[in-house]
Amino acid sequence: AGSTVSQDEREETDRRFMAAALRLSKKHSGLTSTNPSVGTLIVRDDGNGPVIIGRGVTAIGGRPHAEAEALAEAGALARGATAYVTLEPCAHHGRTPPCANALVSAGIARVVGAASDPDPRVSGNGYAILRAAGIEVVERVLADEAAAQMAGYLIRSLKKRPQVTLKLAVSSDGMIGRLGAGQVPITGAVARRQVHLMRAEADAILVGIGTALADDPELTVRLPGLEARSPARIVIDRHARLPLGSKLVRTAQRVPVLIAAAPEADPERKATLESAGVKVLATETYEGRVALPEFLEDLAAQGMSNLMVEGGADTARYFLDEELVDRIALFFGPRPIGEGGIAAPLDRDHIPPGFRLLGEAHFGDDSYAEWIRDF
Ligand code: AOF
Ligand code: ZN
Repeated sequence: AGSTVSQDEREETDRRFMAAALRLSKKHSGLTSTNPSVGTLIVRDDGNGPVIIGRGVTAIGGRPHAEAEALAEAGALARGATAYVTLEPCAHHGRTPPCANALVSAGIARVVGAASDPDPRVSGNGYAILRAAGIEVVERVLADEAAAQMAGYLIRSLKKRPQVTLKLAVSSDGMIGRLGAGQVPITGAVARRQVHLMRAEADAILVGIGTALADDPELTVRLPGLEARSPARIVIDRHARLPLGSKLVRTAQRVPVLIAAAPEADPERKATLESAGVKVLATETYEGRVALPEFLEDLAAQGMSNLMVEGGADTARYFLDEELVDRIALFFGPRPIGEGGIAAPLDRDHIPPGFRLLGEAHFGDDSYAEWIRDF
């Protein structure tokens, strides 16, 4: 008799619905900048088990927020229901009224949250509003999963820099290319499409000037239907050497190109690049190299949350040495490069300490693994 739902069952149910809310939130990843893509489910149990009566995801462009959409779908049924939110509901009057207040007004009885919101306008205030109204609040359900999914937003808020993902394709003999050969294929078509999807969800893609000169890459999203989602392209180019005839500069009118150049780089070169549509970011140098922390702070101030570093080996090593890599995404091709190979700065068996394996996959003949570091 009495309560038929044990604490264990309840926790299991909470994890199950939070996992569903996290999957829902993925729908708009990369489309809500500078807001994170949040998921909300409103769930009601009238004695026959829990039923979803409202679902919401942060709208494209960042507003309305997920909670507003889910509450609208639930309508009057929200009274007495449980809300699963992947991020602490907001407490501030921004361009939309606070979601915490909306949950209170709708008569929600219980709120289950995953990640806390580091935004100083929210940070604990969202949960406090709910508790003050008598709502039962459970925090940190699948918090690590939520943090990994919203890492870009969370790292930008907490560290004032974008999340840095180092993406490399490694051959079976541990190489990322061949000296003087330009772009050499390491992975197949399916893996390449996956890379383009990753690009579409990033705010910017970065390479060093060495790679820009050797490979002449375009760094755009070339997936049918997603061409318009190419993020900004960035080249670490201390001396402003990016050639006017490069694919990057020739496409700069269509998809933004930024270079990080030293303040003392040739003013004429900079002016020529700027008139071709390239944005030149004057960046401090340190021991003859672009100062990455300052540069990344600049990018975060422009609202960038997710930066994908695509090479080459020196640039990858520079980010790794400065401990500015948050996520490592490695594609493993099945064939060797052989003679003249450029060694990868890391490999499956040499992942820097502090990283944990987040997932593995296969794309055609290639395999893939992803690691993340706590922040
Ligand atoms: C929520 N639900 O779906 C999202 C939230 O500019 P604003 O007014 O949209 O506020 C941006 C802040 O809102 C952002 O920094 C983060 O704290 C929160 N995002 N909050 O309740 C949502 N996307
Ligand atoms: Zn909100």
